[in-house]
Amino acid sequence: MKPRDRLRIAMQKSGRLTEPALELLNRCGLSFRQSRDKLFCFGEGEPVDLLLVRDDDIPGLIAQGVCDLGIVGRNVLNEFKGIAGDGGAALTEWRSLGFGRCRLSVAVPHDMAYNAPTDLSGLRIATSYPGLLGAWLRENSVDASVITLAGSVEIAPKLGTADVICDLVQSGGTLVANQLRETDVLLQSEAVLAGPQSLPTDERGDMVELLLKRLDGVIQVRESRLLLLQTSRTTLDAVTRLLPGGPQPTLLPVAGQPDQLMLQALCAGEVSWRQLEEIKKAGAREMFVLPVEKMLA
Ligand code: PRT
Ligand code: ZN
Repeated sequence: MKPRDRLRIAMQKSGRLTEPALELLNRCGLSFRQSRDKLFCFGEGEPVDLLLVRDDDIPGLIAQGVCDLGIVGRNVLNEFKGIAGDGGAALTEWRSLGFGRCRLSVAVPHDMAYNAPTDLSGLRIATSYPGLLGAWLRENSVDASVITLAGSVEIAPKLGTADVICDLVQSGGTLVANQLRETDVLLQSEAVLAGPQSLPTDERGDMVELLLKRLDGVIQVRESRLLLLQTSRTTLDAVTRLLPGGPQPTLLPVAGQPDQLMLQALCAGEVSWRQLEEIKKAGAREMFVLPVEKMLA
């Protein structure tokens, strides 16, 4: 294959992961000029281009070296690794990206008695993930037949083409609508940055390292909240004990109120209403939770 000096990232052309993946790359300072067929997007600032494809093709494109990295669901990546043998073993998750969350689960008709995986013995299970399902059945010593379907897995029991299913679940609404009940979770999934286990040794490798650093910053900021509140010196300890994890808070004096302090804390993750109410009960007031836009330590 001809050597390339520009990094190439594969991502889903059109689907659930497309918008969040593009937004994440934009936040990492990457922008792209879209060509008319939208298959290849030339990177404008940095030497990083995009290949827009079906999500199922992404692991194969990385394994073949056509792309250096890919943004793809862990479900698709692990299915590929499971069925591709040695080729798949060379792929790894460089980062989990926090969007496209779902789980791969077994679901059975509402009225079917189910206690343990062995209850699936002898049944027909419809799925788009024969590799992952097959491995789970072997682990649980279940002898069932796997029926591979490209889509519409959830209606297979109604159509009589399968007894139970193994499919992606997010809200669970699709299962309820099809009178199915989730019994076992095989895999917790989200979008990941996938790539070969060893990075290219040329400039592309340097670009991957730069991109990973920016990604870490973006992910950290996305999950951070700045909590501002006022408290008296006497309730300071009780309030501080309840603060969600993060570095030591900063304390500032409040003009004209010597017994009052303004507290500023960086929190790693959401701050819930429940947490705010607890902190208020301990003596805090004038509380604000602000999103963080950029962070440079
Ligand atoms: O055309 P292409 O092959 O690229 O797209 P696709 O149709 O295969 O993929 P797409 O866009 O549907 O999903 C892309 C990725 O999003 C998946 O591989 C998962 O990693 C992730 N993802 C997150 C989901 C869901 N949530 C999800 N809910 N993928 C599919 N679903 C489907 C599921 O199959 C089921 O039919 O939504 C239904 C269940 O949703 P709930 O909310 O009713 O439980
Ligand atoms: Zn797909």
